[in-house]
Amino acid sequence: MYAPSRTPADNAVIEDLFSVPRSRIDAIRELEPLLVPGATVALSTHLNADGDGCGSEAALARLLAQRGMHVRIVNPTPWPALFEFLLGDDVEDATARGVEALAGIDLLLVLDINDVRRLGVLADAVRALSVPIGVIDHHMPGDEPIGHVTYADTAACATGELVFDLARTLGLEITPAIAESLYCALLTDTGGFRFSNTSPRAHAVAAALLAAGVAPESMYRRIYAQVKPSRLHLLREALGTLQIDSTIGLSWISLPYEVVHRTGATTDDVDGLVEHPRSVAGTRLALLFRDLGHGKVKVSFRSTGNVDAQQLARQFGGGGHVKASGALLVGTLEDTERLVIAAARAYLASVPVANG
Ligand SMILES: [Mn+2]
Repeated sequence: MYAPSRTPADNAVIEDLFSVPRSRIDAIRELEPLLVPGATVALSTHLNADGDGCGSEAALARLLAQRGMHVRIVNPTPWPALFEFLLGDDVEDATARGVEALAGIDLLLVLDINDVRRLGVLADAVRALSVPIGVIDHHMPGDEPIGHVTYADTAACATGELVFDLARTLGLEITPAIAESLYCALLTDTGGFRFSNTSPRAHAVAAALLAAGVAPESMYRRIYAQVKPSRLHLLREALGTLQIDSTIGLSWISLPYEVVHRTGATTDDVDGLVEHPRSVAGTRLALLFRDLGHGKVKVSFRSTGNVDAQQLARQFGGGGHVKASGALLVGTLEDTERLVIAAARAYLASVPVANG
């Protein structure tokens, strides 16, 4: 996510918050001739679609239907159950048909990415397409950008904000279903209006969506209050193993195989548990040990500030990103803990404590 820099003077122009920025209008006008009534358009987004990808697609599908287009969603991975409520009988999800669903289309619109490789199983078919491709996105272009027409702005908090501006510019109606889809996009991509991309305009667009009929508490419940009991049972067990070494800023939790098995927790449930040790005040490095049950232990490394989790993970044949890495080790849970914690202590001792 790109955090735009803003000055107080920019922020002060409150009346401008509701108008569509000039550069976006120009890009939308370029896209407009491709949005031909009667034509068939496929919408796609990145692997493992998130709330912005799904919300933007569900909204744009309905907006383009208003224009008289035939719309189908064709994603590289199945529509997530969490966002099922965004699809109604009026939106066709043809993802299950795979690349065949791209046959016979007149236009492809790719949302929330500008890198063909993130289209996964669809990538080769998209590279071979002879029809026009449009991109609507708020990221920097990737290594293999796509699209003949690109409507992108890294200052947008979410792709959903750009879809909202497209609707406004083309005079399309923001129905309650469209407003919900776009609100989902903004809500999730801003982390519930908490991340640094929560711009004044993000709130302005959200205000317009609330006025168009979104019920915020219902959206919160459907998106965030969906925790399964198995996840909390697992969390209780995991927190029981929490260890904190505040002198060097190291925190960790451990999940024996038996615990994950007994609570019926899934990998989805386990993912994210490491955020608990990471959230401990003063923690510079958080670890999660998960015994996979066949002599292997998965270790997740999460760091803050100037600590490089990747450098440590590499010592154990793993890798990832600076702030989030992983490694798979052969051995028992106890042996792995001893080994990795010793290495983590040595590493942290070599990294000066950063302020702020
Ligand atoms: Mn996004």
